Amino acid sequence: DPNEPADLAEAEEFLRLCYAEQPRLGPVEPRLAVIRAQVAATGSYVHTTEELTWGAKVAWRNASRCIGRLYWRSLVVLDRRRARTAEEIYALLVRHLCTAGDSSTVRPVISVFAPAVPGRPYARVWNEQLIRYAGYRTATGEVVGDPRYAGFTAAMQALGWRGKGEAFDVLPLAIETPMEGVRLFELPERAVLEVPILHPELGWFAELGLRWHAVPAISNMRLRVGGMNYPLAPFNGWYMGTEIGARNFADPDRYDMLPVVARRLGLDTSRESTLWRDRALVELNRAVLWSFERVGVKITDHHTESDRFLAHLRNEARAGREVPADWSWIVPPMSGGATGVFHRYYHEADQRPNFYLDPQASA
Ligand code: HEM
Ligand code: NRG
Repeated sequence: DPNEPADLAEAEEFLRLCYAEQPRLGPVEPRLAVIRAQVAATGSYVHTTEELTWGAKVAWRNASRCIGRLYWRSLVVLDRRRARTAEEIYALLVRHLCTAGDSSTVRPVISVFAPAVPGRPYARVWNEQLIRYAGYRTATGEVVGDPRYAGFTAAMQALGWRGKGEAFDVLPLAIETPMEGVRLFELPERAVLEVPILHPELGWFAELGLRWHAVPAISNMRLRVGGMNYPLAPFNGWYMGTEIGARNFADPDRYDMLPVVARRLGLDTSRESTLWRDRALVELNRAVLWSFERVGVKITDHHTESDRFLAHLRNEARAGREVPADWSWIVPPMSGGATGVFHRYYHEADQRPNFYLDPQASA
């Protein structure tokens, strides 16, 4: 329950670490005395902007499933704890996306909204990510668009939303506040940077009509810092190409493009041993990386990101810290053994601050 009182032991542990890693913040003991009194009186306490900023960065540092952690110090933390109404939250989410991505760069950003405190209901966003594509279930049971969001799309339609019915319609934001219930908001075009997917040699690729958004912004994970819960704290970095090319476009329960690409390549799909799936995967992933690079939108490939993660492990070892990591998420979904991150074991641990996934508010 995110509304439980702040955990005092966790608060102490967090503050000691925060002040030890950042000597410029001064001594921790006076600060601890304030926090103990605040928690005793209210069941909660208030982070300074500096504590919150460091907490969000260390939550990223502790995200065991994330291969992108080399740049954890560079996270831009936007303190949005004062926003209350759905309109305010919506405007700040649009600003988040505009800060996070434009055609020249993608910056890692997190917007931290109000914490859950005892006895006060909190705002949240129903969307799994700020930018996602609708999936429309047709009469025959097939899905136009992203099948992963067929349930969410139906829930949005039940709330009055009408999409175009195409394969890449950006879903509305469903913002729920204690005072207003759930309200839907359409993202403006300027907040949604997208890349058309073409292939460096295969002209017919354009006919597939594929596109993807530049910014992955996860909006359904709770940020836990110092025994406090921030249920609305959307964050983003940039994409690793395989997330799009080897999962979103390739998974049978997503856009399922491998059979289509293999057919256009003229591959023999009658037997698995022709490795037609693997050959289609490579071309699909080349297309994703090349298309982002063509328009100058930041993206990374799995070999580069694997090397960066190994560099991160060395940096952290030098700083005397363990790096919690989950092999099954760190190893990329194609060519696993061709990347360095495959060939070793990791320290498995749930260290805080961190991000947690709660059961969804919506369908
Ligand atoms: C997961 C890459 C930035 C937190 C992942 C995954 C990849 C990745 C490839 C696995 C995703 C999947 O298999 O679906 C990157 C890259 C970044 C980046 C290239 C570029 C800067 C960030 C930032 C944060 C973050 C800024 C938070 C502040 C996480 C978390 C997960 C994750 C919590 C696990 C998500 C889940 O459980 O579904 N990242 N990431 N990452 N990343 Fe990162
Ligand atoms: N695979 C998901 C995104 C998960 C997080 N990945 C990142 N995070 N790169 C997808 O949309 O395909 N990030 O914060 O950059």
